[in-house]
Amino acid sequence: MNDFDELTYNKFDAFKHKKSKKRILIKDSDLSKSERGKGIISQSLGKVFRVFDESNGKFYECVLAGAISSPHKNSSIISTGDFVEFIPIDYQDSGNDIPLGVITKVFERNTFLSRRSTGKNPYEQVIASNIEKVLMFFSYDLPKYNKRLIDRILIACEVGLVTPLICINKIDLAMYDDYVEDFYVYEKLGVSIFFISITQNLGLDDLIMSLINKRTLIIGPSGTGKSTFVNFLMKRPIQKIQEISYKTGKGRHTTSYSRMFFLPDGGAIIDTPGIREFGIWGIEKSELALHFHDFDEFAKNCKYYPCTHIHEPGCAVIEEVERGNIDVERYESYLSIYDSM
Ligand SMILES: Nc1nc2c(ncn2[C@@H]2O[C@H](COP(=O)(O)OP(=O)(O)OP(=O)(O)O)[C@@H](O)[C@H]2O)c(=O)[nH]1
Ligand SMILES: [Mg+2]
Ligand SMILES: [Zn+2]
Repeated sequence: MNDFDELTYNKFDAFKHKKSKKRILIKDSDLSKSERGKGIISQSLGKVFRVFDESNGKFYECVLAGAISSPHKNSSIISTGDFVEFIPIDYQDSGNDIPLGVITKVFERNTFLSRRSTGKNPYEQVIASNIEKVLMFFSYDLPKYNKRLIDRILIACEVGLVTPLICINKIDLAMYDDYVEDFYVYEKLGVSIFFISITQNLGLDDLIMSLINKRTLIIGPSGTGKSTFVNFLMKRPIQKIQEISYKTGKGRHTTSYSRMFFLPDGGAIIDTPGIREFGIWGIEKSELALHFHDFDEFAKNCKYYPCTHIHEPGCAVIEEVERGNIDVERYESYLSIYDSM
């Protein structure tokens, strides 16, 4: 019988990019006897995952075991923020400065932020899990904030049981503060909104306070200053940042991998690559209106039940949009998301 677990052996080819070209052989029997460690996925690098073990403060570079135990579908088997069980590999002469490991188990997610993948066969793309907050990161200008994206991410936050926050950066570029009115609609929905300028140190204190000792995911379009904010929180330039393109007024997609950073003042922040779109995942078309809470008090007066609030006669939601009691942009968002589902 073969002494070595063939699958594990092959999977370890993933470590070849490291300084050492040596192969790592793990005996099946070693794996079953070894002590397990527990940690959190701080970064996913394709087939290699970085796992942080809080009990000893070490990071491990891990691959997945051939037979991994996970409550999740294959497409989203593991995501940044997942709690995992792993076997540390004692491989002294690997030339690695980071210890290695094999992930054997992924635990259930408490919270998550998921979107629908683009492409022909959409699947659930879990952007991060076990986070308490999602900080939607936009800028006043360059690039201009996009409320339609906010409406989509708000739904995903509700589905994944995460508290949403909205942040508008680069307010130093604004002549007047009339942009504030643009967000009353979200304030009414009970979402906290922060208007900040990182470069001019404006409005940062309240935002920082709300992130202390929490695990937060930052998400938003490219060029809005997400990594600039991460560097500010980390108190050092750990993430690369780049000027936006003056030709297009858009970011250059500088950050290319999601990565969790442990903050010096407690808590953690996950920096992510800039997003262009956000597809809804995890709800039925017929449930969409239930996630537009500004419709709630009116929807019960619709003549028909259920009502899609699109074409039915006697629809109270449509009437209130016409009367100005429901924000017309929110209603347009609803129609556009409904169409896309
Ligand atoms: N005017 C102004 N510019 C800012 C501010 N904060 C960040 N920037 C600039 O915005 C540009 C983009 O910043 P990044 O931090 O790289 O943006 P990002 O959101 O991480 O972009 P991706 O990684 O591509 O998603 C840089 O030139 C920053 O210096 C601000 O408060 N005001
Ligand atoms: Mg970035
Ligand atoms: Zn209706």
